[in-house]
Amino acid sequence: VWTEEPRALCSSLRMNGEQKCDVYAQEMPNFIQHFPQIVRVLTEDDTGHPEIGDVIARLKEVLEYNAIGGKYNRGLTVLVAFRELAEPKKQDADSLQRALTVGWCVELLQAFFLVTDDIMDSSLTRRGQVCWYRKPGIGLDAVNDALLLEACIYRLLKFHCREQSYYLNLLELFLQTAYQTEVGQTLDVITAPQDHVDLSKYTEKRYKSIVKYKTAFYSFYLPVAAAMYMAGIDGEKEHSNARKILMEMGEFFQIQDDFLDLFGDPSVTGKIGTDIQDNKCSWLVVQCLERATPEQRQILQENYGQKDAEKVARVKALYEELDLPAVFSRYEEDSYNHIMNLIQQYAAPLPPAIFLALANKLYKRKK
Ligand code: DMA
Ligand code: MG
Ligand code: MG
Ligand code: MG
Repeated sequence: VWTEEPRALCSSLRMNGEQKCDVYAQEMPNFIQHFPQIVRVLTEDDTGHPEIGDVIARLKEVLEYNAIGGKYNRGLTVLVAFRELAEPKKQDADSLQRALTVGWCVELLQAFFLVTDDIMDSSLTRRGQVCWYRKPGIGLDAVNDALLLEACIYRLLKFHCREQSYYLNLLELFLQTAYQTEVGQTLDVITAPQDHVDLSKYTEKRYKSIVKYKTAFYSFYLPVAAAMYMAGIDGEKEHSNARKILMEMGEFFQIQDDFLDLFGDPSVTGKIGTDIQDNKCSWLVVQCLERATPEQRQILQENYGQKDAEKVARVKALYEELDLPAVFSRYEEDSYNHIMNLIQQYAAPLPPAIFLALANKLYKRKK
């Protein structure tokens, strides 16, 4: 029963020891070990259709380069939430196998979006290696590789979950989430035109719409909702309550991502930031505009959205003059408290531990 103060509950969870509470770390080996089986299922086509053998070899290479090397938080969330939600007698080996597979489906959706996102954002690195489209000989063929990654989701769902009562719910969930993310990516790119700077578009309101669609649905609601469906929880009220908490976490997660784009350590984040060069409606530029004098706004107007390293450095210096790193720290603190209150209010009837474990992964992250 959920009666304690959120902070008290959270620190009591922590008191059990950071390790013991880190269910994500516990599930990690299991999750990683399942990947070869994912690849095997996806490449078994080979046997029946020898003429696409070369395609299968390419797909294997694409999977191994783009689905591996991240934090696996989204995929692990499916597993962690399924363990919390399903009755113990429904956690037989086959059901856990399916939860692992659905977790990997979320990771494949992420891989699909990242391959295309890096092209659109002209990024250089991802997860500590060169972006896939920048590999010699790949280039824009990466667009088709991304589509292959997307198709793999539905092949896996069909292969492992076709007979389950929740199959249609899962299918619709993945299809709808992909659409929402594409809506978000569209908002993101049309708010960041390549040829001119229009500071008037960088509002808090626009920012929230972009991140809700491009990040929160697929990163937070999708994995928990998938586990809920697999555990037989398909009520609208249960889903909308969980969504309320998860969408807020998603917004915070993207604000961190925007902060780390400029102030993170690329050797830790595994990616070199491009938001200033790309003219993005980043949380930092929105905060900057809310605090800038007319002179500072002019500096932004002249230096934002360009490749020139000196101009990028001028924007960063402006952000530092305005103390945006301190603004971020305060925001992180407030957001944590807000999420804890939302968990207290909306977690039931789901166990709050699902949301607390996720929150534990998020706050103060450096990558
Ligand atoms: C991420 O936005 C959104 C999707 C759908 C991948 P982003 O471009 O800020 O992500 P990253 O910083 O990882 O490139
Ligand atoms: Mg990007
Ligand atoms: Mg992007
Ligand atoms: Mg980013």
